[in-house]
Amino acid sequence: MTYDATLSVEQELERFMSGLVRRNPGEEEFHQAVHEVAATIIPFIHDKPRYRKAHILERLTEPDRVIIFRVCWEDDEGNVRVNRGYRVQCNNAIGPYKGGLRFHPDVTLSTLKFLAFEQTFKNSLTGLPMGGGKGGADFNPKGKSDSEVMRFCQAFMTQLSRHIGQNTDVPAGDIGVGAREIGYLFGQHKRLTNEFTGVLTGKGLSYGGSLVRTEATGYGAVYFLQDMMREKGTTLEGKTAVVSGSGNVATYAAQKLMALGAKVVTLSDSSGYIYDPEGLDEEKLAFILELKNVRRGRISEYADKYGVTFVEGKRPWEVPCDVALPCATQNEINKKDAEALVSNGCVAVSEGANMPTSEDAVAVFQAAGVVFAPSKAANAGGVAMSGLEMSQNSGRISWTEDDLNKQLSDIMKNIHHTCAEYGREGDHVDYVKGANIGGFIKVAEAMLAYGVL
Ligand code: NDP
Ligand code: 2IT
Repeated sequence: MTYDATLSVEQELERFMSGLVRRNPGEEEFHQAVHEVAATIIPFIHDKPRYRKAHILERLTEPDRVIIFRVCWEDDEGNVRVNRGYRVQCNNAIGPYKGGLRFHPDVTLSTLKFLAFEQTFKNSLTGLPMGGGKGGADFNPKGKSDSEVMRFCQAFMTQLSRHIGQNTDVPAGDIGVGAREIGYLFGQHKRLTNEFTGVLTGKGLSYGGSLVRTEATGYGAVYFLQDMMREKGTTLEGKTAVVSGSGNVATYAAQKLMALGAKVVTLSDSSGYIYDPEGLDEEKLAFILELKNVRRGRISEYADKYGVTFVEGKRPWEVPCDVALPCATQNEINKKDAEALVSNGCVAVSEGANMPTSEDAVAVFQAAGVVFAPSKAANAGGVAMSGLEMSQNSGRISWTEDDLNKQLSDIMKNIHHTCAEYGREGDHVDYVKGANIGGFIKVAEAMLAYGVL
């Protein structure tokens, strides 16, 4: 595709997207994530030929490389099992590739390309030197024994270890990859390379992990929400919050919401949601953490224990609330859900999960004046703390909890500031536009500095 100065913004967007769809057939999540970015970046670069002539957006949407490998392991009955493993190294213009690993049966190349692309912008927004990557496998950890998970992780790392390193690519957790999996993955990497380096983040505290990493994504999404509410002249005190998911991000988002005086009335998993009109408290949250991280049970057990409603097969967006935090997975809020949230009085949405809101649902929020924080800004606290874990590993030091909490809240404030700088429109902020442009500029400038690569 050649540079054509005569095209209008609409023609340029249409030409760019049709080329992307043609080159990446069937990768709908990837198309969606790129479209959402291109719709604000193409207008931004329209009068900036230095970005357009260098085809920065075309280069950003073609990953540096994609690694796909077979993962073969034996289950407890001695059956041979085969999964597909991936690592998408999207862009390392501003630092080593950095991003999580997802183990979920629905994982496809499209999922990981969308996540690696989003990660590139998110990592840039943190202000830390990290490029964007993402990986994972179509492995389902549900119902597997610890030994099976260990054998899978070891087989997965045996392949992945050829492609990562503390200065090359630093994976971490995501859906289905938590403390247990990171332990097995790190142990296998150490065994294979005979090196103890900060090649993964989200490590246990006894072997190089950072305080506050476990909490950082959920806390950060709430700090960002708090900043948006402040911008609107209000606070979280006394607000009713609807949260989806019951994993790492959801549970710590719920904890911080409670600490700031909000009432959290829902949590969910892939089987449905619980509605607790009295709201969660620390004891109930401790039950969830034990249920999900130790017994690996279902959210419906919460409803049985506390005598509240469990709504099977549904997501919690029909529950009236002031603020909503989708913290489970992509495309979990569709247009109808957004309409229900708006008509039930929701005033702000902060995305803890990656791309949980479909594009037409975002449009519903924006048209209704609901402040909306896109994931690449709102959930950047997790990877930011991973960046701080990398710094501590390189310096062979450990920072204190207070210090790290302060750094996390400063980073989230800076991201809010960046979004406001590039997204302000009259008396309101378009956080989608602000996050896209704010994330883009730093990566684009580095790419320009390198010439044609
Ligand atoms: P976990 O595996 O800890 O929890 C995932 C939660 O989401 C579980 O409650 C799970 O339910 C639910 N869920 C997963 N897939 C689906 C689905 N297809 N439909 C309905 N529910 C589903 O993952 P995390 O909390 O780490 O991640 C949640 C989201 O946050 C993801 O989008 C992830 O990319 C994003 N994120 C995570 C970060 C981190 O640091 N961990 C950082 C930034 C973003 P069930 O157990 O039934 O599957
Ligand atoms: O989506 C994300 O930002 C993550 N899963 C965290 C990535 C990381 O490297 O900590």
